[in-house]
Amino acid sequence: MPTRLTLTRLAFATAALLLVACGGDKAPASDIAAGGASGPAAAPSYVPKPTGTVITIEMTTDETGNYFKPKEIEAKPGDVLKFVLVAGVHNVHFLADSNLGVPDLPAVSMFAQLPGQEILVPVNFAAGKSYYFQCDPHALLGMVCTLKVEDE
Ligand SMILES: [Cu+2]
Repeated sequence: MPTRLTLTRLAFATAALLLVACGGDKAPASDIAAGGASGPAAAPSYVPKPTGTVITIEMTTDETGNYFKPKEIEAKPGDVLKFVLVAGVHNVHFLADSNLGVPDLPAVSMFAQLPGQEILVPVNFAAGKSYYFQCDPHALLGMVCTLKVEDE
């Protein structure tokens, strides 16, 4: 049976791990660019199809928590999701086990950490379904989102 001292150590270790998960995601700017994020001045990696639109989703941290805004998104095939960092450090992850049977899910993004930084995700999803994504370090704090893709 663990002693009180062991439990205290465990708590410290867990807290340290959480700190690493939330604050230790520093990556060189070149890595971020390669992973699909770009600075405010950079050209977008994806453009919507002529029938599509760019849908902006904010990623932010404030006194109420960490969240995507809006929390539910409706899009059509050919649109582009543009995630813009307002505050905090966040990423975009379409989990395979939360999107079972969906082919060609976007790769997990790198972490956006500079205000104005963008992560672009083309809507290459089949219409008529909903898709789940999250920010990895803040998913358990409610930073999750649903993308509903509808026919054009
Ligand atoms: Cu986050």
